[in-house]
Amino acid sequence: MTISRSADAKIVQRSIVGKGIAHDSAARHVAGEANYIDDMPELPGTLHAAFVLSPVAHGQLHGFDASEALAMDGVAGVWAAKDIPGHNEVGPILHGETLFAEDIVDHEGRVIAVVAARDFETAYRAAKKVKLDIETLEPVLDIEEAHRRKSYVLPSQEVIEGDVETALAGAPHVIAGKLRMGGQDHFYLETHIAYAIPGENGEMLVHSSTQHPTEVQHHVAGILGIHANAVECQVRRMGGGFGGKESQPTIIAGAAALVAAKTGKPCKMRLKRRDDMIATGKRHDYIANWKAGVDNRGRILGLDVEYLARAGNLPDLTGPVITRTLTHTDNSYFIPNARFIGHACKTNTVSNTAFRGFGGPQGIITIEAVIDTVARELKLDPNAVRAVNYYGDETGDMTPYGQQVEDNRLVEVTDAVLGSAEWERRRAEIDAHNAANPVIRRGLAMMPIKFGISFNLTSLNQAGALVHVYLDGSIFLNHGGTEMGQGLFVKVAQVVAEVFQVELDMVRISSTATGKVPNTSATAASTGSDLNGMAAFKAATAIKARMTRVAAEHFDVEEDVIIYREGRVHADNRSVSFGELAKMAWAKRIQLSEAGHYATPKIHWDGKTMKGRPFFYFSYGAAVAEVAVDTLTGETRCLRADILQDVGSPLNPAIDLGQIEGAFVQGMGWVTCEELWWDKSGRLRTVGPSTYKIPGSRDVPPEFNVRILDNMPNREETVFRSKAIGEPPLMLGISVWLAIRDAIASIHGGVPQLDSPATPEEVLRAVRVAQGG
Ligand code: MTE
Ligand code: LUZ
Ligand code: MOS
Repeated sequence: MTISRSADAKIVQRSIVGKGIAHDSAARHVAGEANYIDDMPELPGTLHAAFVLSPVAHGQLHGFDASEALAMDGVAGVWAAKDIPGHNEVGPILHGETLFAEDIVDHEGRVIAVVAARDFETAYRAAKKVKLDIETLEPVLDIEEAHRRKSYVLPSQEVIEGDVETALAGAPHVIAGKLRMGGQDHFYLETHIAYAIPGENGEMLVHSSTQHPTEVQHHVAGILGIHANAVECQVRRMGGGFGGKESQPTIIAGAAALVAAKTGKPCKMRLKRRDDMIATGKRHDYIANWKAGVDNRGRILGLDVEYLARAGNLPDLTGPVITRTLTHTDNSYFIPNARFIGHACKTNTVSNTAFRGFGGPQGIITIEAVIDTVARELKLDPNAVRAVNYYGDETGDMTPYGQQVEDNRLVEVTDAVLGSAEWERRRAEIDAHNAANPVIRRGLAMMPIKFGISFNLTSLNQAGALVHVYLDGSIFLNHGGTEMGQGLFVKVAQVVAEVFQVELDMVRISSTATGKVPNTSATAASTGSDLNGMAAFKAATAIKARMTRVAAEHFDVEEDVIIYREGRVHADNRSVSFGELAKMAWAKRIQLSEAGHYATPKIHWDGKTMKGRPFFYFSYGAAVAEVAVDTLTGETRCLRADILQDVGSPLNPAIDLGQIEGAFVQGMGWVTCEELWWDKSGRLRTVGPSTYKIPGSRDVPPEFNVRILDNMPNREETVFRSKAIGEPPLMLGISVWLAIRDAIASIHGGVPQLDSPATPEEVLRAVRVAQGG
């Protein structure tokens, strides 16, 4: 406890933490000088690999004929399930999720084999030459069809609180609805890639674009049938992960390592965008069927929601994704009687996976659709319906899953954003505009978010860090977190620089490596800086304590007289440089290196009863979005967005602002333009930027006011009282979808029939329904 207390704002003077410092690689990013795996110099003899993928969604795999591919000049070999010396396993949680298909192919893009050749294009051409013997079977593509057949990849999950039946039976109004929400491709700039380099004595070094080096290490070891201590996984940075590189990199790294082990040559595997999109998972699309019992003010008395989630062909992370949906269906609202059920529907489509928000967005858009529908049915102001339902003294503070909301900032955040967005004035203006303009309709909406921070699987909430102080006073920093553009490395470096009170550039940031910090969790669930920042804080603080003893002896003073400031260590009016103190400590044979470990306190979760305290704390935020909708074409634009986000006492407000902006736009993309489209035979037809539309720079709202809630340290003892930021603001993008609903509602004054994403096609459909046509 003393350690985390001294991470508190009140005790440690802050000179580096809390500053808006540029991302450590910002200049190298824009100059093209930041190295990604594909930029690494290739070792002589490097092979390049490509996958043989199933062209059909479902079939019996009788075998394949690779003779034509093998006869090609430069082709080194073709390997499949039977060639694996260890286990054909890549499941992140459960066993039985194979790298290579064995006798059934269960989605288009299912990995069947890997081909290696002397160059990238030859490998891709050779992969196409492998003749597959597949007997096509009928695919199940529709999640409702899977649900009818009770075809699930996992047991269904339920959060139950109170008595929904009785609440609905006694409610003055019962309103029901159905919401379809699409999935989302991660569309990181850098597609999946790994570079496996065999070493002596059976060792394997794997550079992997992964959020989870430990998982890559373990699965590579399992596939090769060797111990984990023979495999090292390293990653300096990813060109974006967004959850898509939490579990999926094992597929690519596993195949590259297999080729390297079989041939004794280094092997690089990079996926073309199309292969990346068909062979690796995405956000889960869902259908939510809901029924709400409400009183005359729109207060929710009972809520029954059934979710059908598209797991795809196997579980991957679907279990915890659904758990997060069920623990975010309340969003910011007190629901006294709840029954939230989630089914993990098995379909012949690629297995879905983690994506920023991790099931949270699906829960939050559902409850926001419930609130919006209830308000419009009862002719109430949606924000008034929100307000009567917020957690608080008048309602309650217990979530349906048994965690108390202790740090409620909902009224603060929503009132402030409504004020700064000039809600009243703009509401009146937009209403007046709509009364006079039948074609271009405008819409306005506000929404809050409350997002739980911690992995909902308690055991994953731990991290390690390694800090060395060298004799010149420079510091080496390593930790289990990975850098995917989110600014984790600079934040953790700031924490260490703050502890020692040295310039930030005295702290050397280094690649994540399983040989330096072992048994790490994925950098995910927005916990990167909470976990690794605290582990690094603990390591640095331990070294500092030893150095302080040396300084006290040197100056012959009490330890509490010693002060670290601006790269020097002071005792009253005498001082030495930080490097001089390091040398003195070394001369006294004092250890100047430390491995720190941190485990989040207070959290627990019972997966059977679906009750507990899964989250250390909540992050709050609110957004107001304004849109214009062209009722003739269905096109929409977000004209203005105002955001207020709670990040506690930020470690780096500049990084956090960037995270908020990026997450909002990515969330807006999910609910507006990004549409995954499969044809009737289960082939994904949106496999590149020409068919899959992500938001572009011109989709960013022209007026975009992003603010961080001031002076609100985390009430929990997180590192320097900061809060996580990576995922929560993504869900604020849902405000754009709510604003589109508001614009459509202006046509008929009723409930818009709008699903997500609100593509022009979908908007046009909803507009026609509203027009009664
Ligand atoms: N920001 C950038 N630029 N690139 C990314 O891939 N991933 C997001 C978020 N922000 C991502 C990002 C996701 S899904 C998560 S969980 C967090 O970053 C992970 O990092 P953190 O825990 O350090 O915030
Ligand atoms: N839980 C969670 C998880 O909340 N976020 C995650 O990214 C995650 N990953 C694996 C297992 N549980
Ligand atoms: Mo983020 S979806 O938790 O990697």
